[in-house]
Amino acid sequence: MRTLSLGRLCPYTGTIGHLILGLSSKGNAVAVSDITDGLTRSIEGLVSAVTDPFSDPVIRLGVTGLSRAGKTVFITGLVANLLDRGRMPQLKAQAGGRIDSAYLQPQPDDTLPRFDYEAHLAALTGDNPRWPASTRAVSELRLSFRTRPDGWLSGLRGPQTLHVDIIDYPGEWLLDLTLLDKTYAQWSDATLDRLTHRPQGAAFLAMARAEDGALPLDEPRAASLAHAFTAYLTAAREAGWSDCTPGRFLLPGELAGSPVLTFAPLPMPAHTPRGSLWREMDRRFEAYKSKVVQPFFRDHFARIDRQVVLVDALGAIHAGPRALEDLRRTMADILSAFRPGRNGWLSGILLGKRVEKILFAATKADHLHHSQHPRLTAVMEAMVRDARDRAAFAGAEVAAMSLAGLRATVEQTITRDGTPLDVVQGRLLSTGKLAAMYPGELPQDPARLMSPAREGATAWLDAEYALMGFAPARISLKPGEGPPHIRLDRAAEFLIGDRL
Ligand SMILES: Nc1nc2c(ncn2[C@@H]2O[C@H](COP(=O)(O)OP(=O)(O)OP(=O)(O)O)[C@@H](O)[C@H]2O)c(=O)[nH]1
Ligand SMILES: [Mg+2]
Repeated sequence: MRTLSLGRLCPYTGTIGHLILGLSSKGNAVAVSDITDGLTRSIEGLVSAVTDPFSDPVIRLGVTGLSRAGKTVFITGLVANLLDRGRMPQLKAQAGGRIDSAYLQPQPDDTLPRFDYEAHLAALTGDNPRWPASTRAVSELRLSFRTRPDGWLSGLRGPQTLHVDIIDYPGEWLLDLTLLDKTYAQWSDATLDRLTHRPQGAAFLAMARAEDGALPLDEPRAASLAHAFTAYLTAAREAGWSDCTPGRFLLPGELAGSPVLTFAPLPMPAHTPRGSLWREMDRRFEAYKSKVVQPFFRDHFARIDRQVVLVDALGAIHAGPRALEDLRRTMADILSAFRPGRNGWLSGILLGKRVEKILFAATKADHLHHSQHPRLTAVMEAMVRDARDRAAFAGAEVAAMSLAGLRATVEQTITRDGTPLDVVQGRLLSTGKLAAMYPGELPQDPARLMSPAREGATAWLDAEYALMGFAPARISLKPGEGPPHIRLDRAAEFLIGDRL
């Protein structure tokens, strides 16, 4: 067995001297928000008349991940860097000079909220840069490309248009797929069992156990049970647990307070007479499945061609072995949605349509020096291995990588106790001060993390992993350059490169 190379390198935090973030502003440095706001908006109107949104090829690109995984930052960074491609050398169509233009267009789905690209970009790249607000609902953005074929094809074919419809949706909604197979009794059983292992569940568990589901429905009682259950879900999510289903309880939107969200798991009573609390909870659970879960899969999920699954693996490692194991299990549940055939109802909806490519990406990689990125990717691969093998079997092309939608740090090597240490530096979210962070060394073999996590360890044996929240850096960009990122060009090449 390989020895663990974690040593006793404690997380290092220190304030360092002057820090230069972003680029030196030689020549005409222009803030990215200025470029994009001005240019893309005007082009949006202009070009939509030139291309035919109905006959040109379309890729529907799903972007998902659990809450706070980094979806909004990823999409904003990706779109900004596809509009201004100066930092996208690994995108082959860009390197080959085949992209004439990229522009935003009105999206095809009139009833979906538009992904608020301009507001998110302004937050990230404005004078007072900050992370965008939590979104937590489905939204869409259409990005279109005018490309020229290269080689001998260029003489035969004129310029082409490709539309990429990016759909941002919460990973929690995919988790709800597992509810479709379950009856209310089975779901209640499994959920109450899960609660016994989570301290945040104690209060609701006591309440549910004291409840007699055979008694006639009393609406205020049902509402207070649902309320207590939602409070537990919220606390569990805040404590870092990944599986906090049903997904809409935490993200209710316009369904808040409706009967479809006013249910909770209960122990099954010996009798369940008509009009009893149990019967009504059962009915509402079924309504949640048919009126909330199924429409999402039918209207959105079933139409996705390519998918990015974003994972805050570093956050889970930092939170400890239990959080990592919970994340691994939750990912397996999420990814079961991409396994056609596992769910009869879903197979019926998909009618043989399959997601062509799936990218599993560990986000926020700017918290780690690049020398550790392959290790983070290895953790990511280990976490989704089962699901990945199955997806590959089902015909989807699958890749894993580590990336950052917006790079908030710069790398530096400092000397500590005579030993060189690869750190990242950025401006702390909490104090606004510049700080260097050494987050701990990830093991070369991801099993060193995954195995203790599976075996129920409560703390990492021989290592500490620190994470600090960094604020986005103030940047000024040269014309044609998007905001700094890590590997968005590779991600784009994998996801859409073959069609550009
Ligand atoms: N350093 C760094 N932090 C990031 C990056 N991406 C996301 N974050 C952090 O993670 C938080 C969540 O990112 P979002 O993009 O809002 O995540 P989300 O998945 O859209 O979250 P919800 O909308 O709440 O589901 C941000 O507020 C940042 O603190 C990144 O590339 N680098
Ligand atoms: Mg979001």
